[in-house]
Amino acid sequence: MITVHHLNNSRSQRVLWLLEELGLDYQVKRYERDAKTMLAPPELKSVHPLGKSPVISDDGQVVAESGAIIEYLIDRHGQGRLVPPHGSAERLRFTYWLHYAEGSAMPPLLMSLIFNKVREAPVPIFIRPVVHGIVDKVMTNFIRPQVTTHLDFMESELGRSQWFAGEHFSAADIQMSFPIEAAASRGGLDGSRPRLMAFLERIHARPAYRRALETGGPYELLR
Ligand SMILES: N[C@@H](CCC(=O)N[C@@H](CS)C(=O)NCC(=O)O)C(=O)O
Repeated sequence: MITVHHLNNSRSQRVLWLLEELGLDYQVKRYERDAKTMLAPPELKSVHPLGKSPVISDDGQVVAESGAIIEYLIDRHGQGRLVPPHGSAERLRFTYWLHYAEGSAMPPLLMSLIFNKVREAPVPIFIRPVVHGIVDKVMTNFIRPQVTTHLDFMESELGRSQWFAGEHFSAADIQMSFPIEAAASRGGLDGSRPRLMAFLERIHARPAYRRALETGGPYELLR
């Protein structure tokens, strides 16, 4: 039996969604973020040393890292579903987006989250202008331009085909959902990028996406 170690409001929502798309049996072990730090509870470290989510166990194997989990589930249980055939141009695009989501798109979005938190953090009044000045400079000169570059790129790629790897929905779209949802919640994604907005609408309408939300519980990305 596949066990998903699920942290609330996290990337493990993608794994629940994939399992629902594939119609596989699984069980969910829940973990709650610390309300103050938003970190995962220490018990998750007994599953995997990094103590991050998602992590799954299946048949004595522990698999961490969203992209690796998606590949594992597709290879082991997918029976050729949600992945383009080996050797096809779509397969290369699939692999690219599977890595791009966490390797390239998420870092500037994570930095945006962190710098926004620093801006909101209570600091003594006399150093507040200095802290805000640094945060605003980094946001303006580095983070926002990076996020914009990625959003422009993703928007234009969805002009090539309806889904990220081609004309068929694939697990790469599941992996890409998180940076796009994170951008909608904290990175300035709006109606000026109609293909990304339409992508969000299409995935949110999928029955498996909705079932995964029922299983995973409230899903609100950190801002
Ligand atoms: N690149 C990793 C990121 C894992 C990650 O940072 N997960 C977050 C949840 S979205 C987490 O566990 N945060 C809680 C913590 O760091 O304590 C993946 O895609 O699996």
